[in-house]
Amino acid sequence: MSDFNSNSIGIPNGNYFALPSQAEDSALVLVSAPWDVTTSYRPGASQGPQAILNASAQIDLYDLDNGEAWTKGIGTIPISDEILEKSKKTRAVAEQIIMLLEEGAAEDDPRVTPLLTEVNKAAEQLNQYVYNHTKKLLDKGHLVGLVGGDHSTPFGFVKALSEKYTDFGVLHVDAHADLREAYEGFEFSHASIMYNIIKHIPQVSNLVQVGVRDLCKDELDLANESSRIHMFNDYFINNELFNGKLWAHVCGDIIAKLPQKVYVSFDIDGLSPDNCPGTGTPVPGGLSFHQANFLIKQLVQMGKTIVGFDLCEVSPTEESEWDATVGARILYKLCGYCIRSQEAK
Ligand SMILES: [Mn+2]
Repeated sequence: MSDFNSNSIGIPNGNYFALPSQAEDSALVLVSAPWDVTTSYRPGASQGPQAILNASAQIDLYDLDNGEAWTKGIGTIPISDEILEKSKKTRAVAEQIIMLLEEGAAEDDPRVTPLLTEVNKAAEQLNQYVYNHTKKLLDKGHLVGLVGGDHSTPFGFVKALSEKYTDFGVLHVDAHADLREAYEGFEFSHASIMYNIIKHIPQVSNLVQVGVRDLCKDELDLANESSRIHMFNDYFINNELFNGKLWAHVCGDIIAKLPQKVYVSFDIDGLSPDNCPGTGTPVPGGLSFHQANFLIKQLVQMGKTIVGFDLCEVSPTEESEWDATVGARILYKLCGYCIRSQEAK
């Protein structure tokens, strides 16, 4: 660290942001989940962590919002080739299932059930991988961020956090509600992550969703019925803004629904699609980069503590590094805010 020049160009070294940080000495450690099995529309999020890592070397470390928060250390757990391989293999099985379902087979069709069992079992192994790594780091006193992967990947991490904190909220930025009980029979689908968190993790006292603009009726009903779920959908937000309400006040309303400790789950498709053209399920509308940044900044300024976060569904395309570039910027902001929110205590 001593001969590291933060003003010079980042030299790729296998760490996020090309930082010299050793994980064991870092305030915050990033764990990667190169996993993308159930994304229905367009695959690629399993390549997200590596693409973000590559793009992140370009970032100038001084941050206009968070200054030199990086000097507290942002460590990297190496991206697992084994998980990436397993994702590829399992995805092939999931695609067979989707094909059979599209041909009219039922989820309990004898051709489908053994395949579903295989996919659900692999998803549990991924959950276990994420849980093991994040739990170990949390037990040693590190802050942790997770880099997905599709949006199924944070489950094990939130589980690990629930063993450390008895009461925390989830701030969920996403185009989708992710409240489906199961999707195409996949128990741990990217479209079910918030359903699974609400159902299995009672320590999550509430879930505050921002930017949702694509959902099914069952998801809306669940959000309306559950006192733990508050949805600020994208149309509602824009109505407020078009009627003259300040974004700062909308952010205040959002943050007021959250308890003191907050986990941020950031699906890149919560942003407008110009920020994430390659993502699996893009939807028009969404937050601008600056609106999202301001929201997280307000969270910290209002004294909330960010206990962990994920960034998911960043999916690089062959033509462009843009998705990864935006992803790396969001990731850097999340790291900075997470570190700073702990200092503010
Ligand atoms: Mn999502």
